[in-house]
Amino acid sequence: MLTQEQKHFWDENGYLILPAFFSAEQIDKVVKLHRRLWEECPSNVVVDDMETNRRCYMIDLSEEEKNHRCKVNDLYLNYEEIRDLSLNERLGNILGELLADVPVLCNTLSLDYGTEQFLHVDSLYMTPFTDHALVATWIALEDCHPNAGPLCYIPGSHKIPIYRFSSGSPHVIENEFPAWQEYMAEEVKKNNLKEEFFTPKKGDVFIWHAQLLHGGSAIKDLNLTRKSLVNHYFTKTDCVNLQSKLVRWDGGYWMNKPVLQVVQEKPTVEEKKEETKPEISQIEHSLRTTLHYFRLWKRDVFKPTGL
Ligand SMILES: O=C(O)CCC(=O)C(=O)O
Repeated sequence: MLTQEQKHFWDENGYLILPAFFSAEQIDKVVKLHRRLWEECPSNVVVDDMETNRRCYMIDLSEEEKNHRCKVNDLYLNYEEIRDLSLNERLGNILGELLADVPVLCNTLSLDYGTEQFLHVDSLYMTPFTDHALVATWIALEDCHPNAGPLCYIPGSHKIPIYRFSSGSPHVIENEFPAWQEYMAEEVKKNNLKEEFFTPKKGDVFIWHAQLLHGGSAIKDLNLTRKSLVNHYFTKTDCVNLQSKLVRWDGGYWMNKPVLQVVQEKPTVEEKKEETKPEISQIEHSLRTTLHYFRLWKRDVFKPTGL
């Protein structure tokens, strides 16, 4: 149960820190699983290589790529060790209070290193069916060094009125992204909001609101790990309305969904023949444009300043 003070803090700041929430024994089960998976590299686990931006199955990583900073996606689909932590009963009850609904685990990210991800709000990408009906948790799997690119966040930014793209939804439309950036930058400035950093101890948990601006700060020492498990949760009401497949677990439900799609990168000879120039240039153009905006944003507008 949350105290009145914690509820008030959440309402005002859009995040909560739960120090020493998990024991070393609980955390070590996930650390051990991660280590095992990096040895076994299963064929059904999808990773995002943050250095090359390639998405592939773990089994397809080269020996060199295995040393890159990678996001390992959705291990909760196949591994109980992850569900036991992400949907721990005590944690689920807290998330239930914050969401005023039963939490449904819908995504997990297993990270050994910092992400340096630009500042964003999760509703841009993991848009909840009902506004605000999403929370995320960041579970520290080891002590985080300030030079390892800690999670950064802007307290109070969850109160910025939701930006709606031309579709009427908070879900990002790529070519309207600069307008979103501008809007958020102005709001942050107007409200004099300031960036903070989460440098937890192993077992600490950070919970954030769907609309809280957050990201990964600059990694100052590339040799440092920053092991964490990041989780996103929708509400049971939304998931039932959307007819998602739900499976009961200790502190809520998990969403049974297919693993992320991996788009084959190297076209076969047959596919190559079928490719047409406009299609390629359109994709390239859209990628370049996005990267351009993201780089601009990272550099000029909201660059996490580091510690
Ligand atoms: O852990 C991080 O550096 C950022 C994680 C994040 O921004 C997210 O999962 O939405």
